[in-house]
Amino acid sequence: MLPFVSLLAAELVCLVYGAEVIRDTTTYGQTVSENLFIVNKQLAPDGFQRSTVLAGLTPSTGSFPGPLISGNKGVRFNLNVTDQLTDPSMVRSTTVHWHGLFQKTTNYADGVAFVSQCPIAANHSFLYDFQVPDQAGTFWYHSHISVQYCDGLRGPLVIYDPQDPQAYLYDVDDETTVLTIADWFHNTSTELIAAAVAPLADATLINGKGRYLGGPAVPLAVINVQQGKRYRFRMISIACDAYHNFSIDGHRLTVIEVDGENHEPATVDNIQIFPGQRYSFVLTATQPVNNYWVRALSSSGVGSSGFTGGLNSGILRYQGAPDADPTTTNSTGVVLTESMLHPLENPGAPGLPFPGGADEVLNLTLGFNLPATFFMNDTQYIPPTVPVLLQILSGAQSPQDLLPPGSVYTLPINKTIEINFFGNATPGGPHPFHLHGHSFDVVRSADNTTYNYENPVRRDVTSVAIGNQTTIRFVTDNPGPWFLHCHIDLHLEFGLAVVMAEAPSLVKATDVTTPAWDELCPIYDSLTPAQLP
Ligand SMILES: [Cu+2]
Repeated sequence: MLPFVSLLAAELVCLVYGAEVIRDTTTYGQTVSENLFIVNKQLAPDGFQRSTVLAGLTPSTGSFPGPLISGNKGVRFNLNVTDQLTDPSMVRSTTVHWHGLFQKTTNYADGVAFVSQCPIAANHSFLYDFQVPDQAGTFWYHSHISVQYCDGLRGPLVIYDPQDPQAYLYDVDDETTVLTIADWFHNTSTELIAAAVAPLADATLINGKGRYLGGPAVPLAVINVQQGKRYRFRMISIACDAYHNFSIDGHRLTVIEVDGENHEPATVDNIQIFPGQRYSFVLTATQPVNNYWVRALSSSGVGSSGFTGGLNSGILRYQGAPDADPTTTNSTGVVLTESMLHPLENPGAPGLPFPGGADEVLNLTLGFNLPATFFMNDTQYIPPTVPVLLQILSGAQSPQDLLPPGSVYTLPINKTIEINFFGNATPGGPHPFHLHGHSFDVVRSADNTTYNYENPVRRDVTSVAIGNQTTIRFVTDNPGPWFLHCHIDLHLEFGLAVVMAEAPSLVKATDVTTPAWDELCPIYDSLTPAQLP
């Protein structure tokens, strides 16, 4: 048994990510402690230099994407976030959200500005201390204040399961098989907000590398494989606006995990991945030794130019192949739809098998007004000045008392909830909706008008298409205020969000606060106008 106690980052890297991936089956009680420094840095991932907001394990190693944070199932994370931002052209306060982790009894560590905490002010730090008792799979972390994650604060987070029931399907699953897909902008988030129009992505970055139209031929991401081996790729859309159509020439992709939930293997040729979503897929390297194009066609901006000159592209390189661009061609095949996906464990939606067969049914209709205002049931979400969690701890319990008005929905404990999303004529869709604190069963997917209660996909981000209906089900077993929002970050900024205040009377101060959490609001509220946002 390994002495897995408070491992430093460097130790973790060599223990877990050596040539042989160590699988310790007795890691309950393992604590992974990391310092995460949030810094401004000039970066040119696509050859165009701009100021960015990055995360790094040291103040000088901020990177895009941010460093891989990982642990084994059962891990306790001690993630100390230190804000060293100084560039006044972008937001200088910060928060970090650990996307997909349920944060049961630790809502305070969910990292959402003005929902679960006040922002961390520049020159201050905050310790996110939480346990991941029962989840494993592919997650990520990102800023959750304003549109800051578009400026770069986004990175992968993986919880390995030493007893993964599908481990027999692959040979390799390590830091080389984590695959991030991002859109990248030459404008800062401040400029994107001011423009108040749908931004056009300048580049698609695969593992932080890519090119823009008319830009230099900077190196593309290279993914190395050995002929004959089976790889578990953990693909994460860390995009802030675009979705991507992902494929690898000459190779099929067998999906086995969706947003941190194991699913029965489903083999496809092309995966459409929306911002916030994750897929683990197994790729079997049985093709001739060669180079193959990896394609992630963006839905916006650079996507309209296809793959010319290495746009929207990376390279899959077999060991022994020359250091050269591929000459392979793209072929369309089976495109993944949600209806192909069925949970491996405990399939079946909660509630009864007909529309409305739940304890509570909530209808949420998306709306939009020019130039840039989104609505949920006619209410634009505008962040409150006091975090919803702090309001609850201060005694507010009812939707009438909780702010912002019209944006907070209370839910009873231990009930089955059905939410119907109606896309209506909202522009900029499809809108990938993410619920914090839960996975949910998508009983009616945007890509299918039929219902499935028997074994629908289980995930934490699903798309809501224009003119269509999406229906999800989940059980309220996690008291706390949980954000439910479009994961297109500008849509969230412009109001496409609500808060689900789950069982507010069961949210206990002893569960959810630390002394440092109590200090966040006084510190943030004392910032001068010149120090904001
Ligand atoms: Cu949206």
